[in-house]
Amino acid sequence: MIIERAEVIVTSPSRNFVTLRLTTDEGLIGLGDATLNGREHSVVAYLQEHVVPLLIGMDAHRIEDTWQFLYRGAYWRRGPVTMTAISAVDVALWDLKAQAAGMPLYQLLGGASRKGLLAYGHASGNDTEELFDSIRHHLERGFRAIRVQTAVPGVRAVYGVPHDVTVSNGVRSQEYEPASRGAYPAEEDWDTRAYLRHVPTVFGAVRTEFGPELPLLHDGHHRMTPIQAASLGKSLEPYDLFWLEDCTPAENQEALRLVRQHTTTPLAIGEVFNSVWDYQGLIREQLIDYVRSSVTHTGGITHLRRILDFAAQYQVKSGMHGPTDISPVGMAAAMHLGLAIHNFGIQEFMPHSAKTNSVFAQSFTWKDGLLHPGEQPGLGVTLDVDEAGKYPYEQAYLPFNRLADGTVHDW
Ligand code: EZ4
Ligand code: CO
Repeated sequence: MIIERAEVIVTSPSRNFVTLRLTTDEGLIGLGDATLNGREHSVVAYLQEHVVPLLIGMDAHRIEDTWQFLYRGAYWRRGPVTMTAISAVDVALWDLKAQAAGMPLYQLLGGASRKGLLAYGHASGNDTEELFDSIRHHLERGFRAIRVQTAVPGVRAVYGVPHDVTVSNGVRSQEYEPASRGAYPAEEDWDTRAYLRHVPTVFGAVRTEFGPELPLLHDGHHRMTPIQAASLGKSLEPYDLFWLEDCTPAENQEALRLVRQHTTTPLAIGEVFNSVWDYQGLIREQLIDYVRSSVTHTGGITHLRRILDFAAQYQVKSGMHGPTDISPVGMAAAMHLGLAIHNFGIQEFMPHSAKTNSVFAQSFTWKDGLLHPGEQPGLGVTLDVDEAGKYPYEQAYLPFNRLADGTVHDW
């Protein structure tokens, strides 16, 4: 199984996606997601200029060897651009191997460990009424676990809550899409003290309305200091969160030690991590409960599986990142891996738009609150190149935060 062609396809059906498409001498096509939200072209260049020339003529069966060659052969280790590029190659090779074997990828990874994947959706609101509507809307769409994000009184625009609310047929947009198209990033606002006062009251109201059973999650999006995060974890304990995500900026693994000393609220971290080394202390010291890394940004199936096997020794589970900026190809990879591993925790799931789905045909199912990757050989995703060509790249940035005095804050 020799790689004859390697193309990097950039398309923007609703949002930007980068896909590596490998074609073998037998005409099989393997896909890998290479989307790095807001910095897409850095991975395009990395792949096109430095990786594609190495792939032509290569034996597509040699997944481990190719991973080591790209990782060690680059000399420069880790980093989101490198690890996203390696992921795209790795996932495309797993897709090809599974198609060659005539099996859905999860079978090659050891077979199904469960019926399907518990997935959580994103509910949010500017006030309690909007938030409750959004939670009901997600429950009606089959979600059995809900992430709750809320506006903060006195703060104009906050992560996780659609602030330019689009209304069609009297229905407000329920999904927050952080990347905004344009020549300059959107500015959001932040005030940690106001947030810390407000969030527990919102979770109290949600528990009163929806009862004790519903798994609830929350994303702190890297904004707190360790002691602030400890305080939030403690004040949320009565509401029994499934997890508190990214409570502090992730670069400093030691920060989680302080948070952990003060709260039993489960902690999830790592959507911006890209290698096992970012998790080493966190997992070994049991400072977190869930690994947020996606297949797309963490060196593919090969490397994320290695992180999750390490995590399993410490009863740490998966909680793979699954916003719309993980393409349908990346989501499929996540679903196959999540179905196969023993220490699956939960999968984030933000359904893609109809336009995105017109470019990427998928075979996953969503039933009774569970995702399943389907039974097509390989990943089960195809890319319609003609359709993709209708949606050229559009510049888009993630927002950034400023405090009231104008200081840039973590977004
Ligand atoms: O901000 O995917 O948990 N989900 C998140 C996402 C991230 C975006 C960044 O590209 O934090 O909304
Ligand atoms: Co997050």
